[in-house]
Amino acid sequence: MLKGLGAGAAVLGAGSMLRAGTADGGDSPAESEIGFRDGVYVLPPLPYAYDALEPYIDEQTMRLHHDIHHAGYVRGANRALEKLRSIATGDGDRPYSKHWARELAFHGSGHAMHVLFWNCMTHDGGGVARGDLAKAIRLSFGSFEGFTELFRAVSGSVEGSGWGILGYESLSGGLIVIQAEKHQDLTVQGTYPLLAVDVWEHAYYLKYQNKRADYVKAFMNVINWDYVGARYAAARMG
Ligand code: MN3
Repeated sequence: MLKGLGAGAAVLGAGSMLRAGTADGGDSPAESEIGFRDGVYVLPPLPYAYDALEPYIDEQTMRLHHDIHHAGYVRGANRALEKLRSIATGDGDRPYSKHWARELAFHGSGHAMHVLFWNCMTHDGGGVARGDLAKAIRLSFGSFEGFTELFRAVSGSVEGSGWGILGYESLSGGLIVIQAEKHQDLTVQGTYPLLAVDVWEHAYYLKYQNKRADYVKAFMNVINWDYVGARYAAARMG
């Protein structure tokens, strides 16, 4: 079920990215998945304690990342949404429509990607994908090990800041691994992100410094494959 996002639907797939994909198969999203409420974007709580992903991802990084960085994207997305709505109602500054549309793409996508990112991780994660998702990974990449190699290589080689993403590509019905620069560039439109790793320096520099590959390798140990599998099932249903 898509959330009523209003003008926010202009964000890259944000409506479907914020769709409920609970690991228990329930229809209602968990509190940690709710990124929009009462007409504005909101910062959902983490689905676990700040120190839950230790030793792979440290508590201090999680506090800064969620409370400061993610909160900043929520503020930026709401500001852009408000400016674009005022243009739509004739009260706004039309010459700046391009600027605010770009702001919404950046902050709205940043918000949506972080909601996904937090929910893709868990303290007892890692291992391998299961069920239909495991079959789809084998079909698209040959083997789970092949997927892991590709995901780590693609995520590790993002130029500058961005994301590594495992996504459901709706035209082929298959899975693809792509990058996003910043939060919104280089996407394949129509792709529904199932799993994402944040490779902005703020996501790892305190603990891993310049060793992004070590951080991506550690991330594989906290992936919540049940959650990713539930998103895959939701994507296939359309
Ligand atoms: Mn980030």
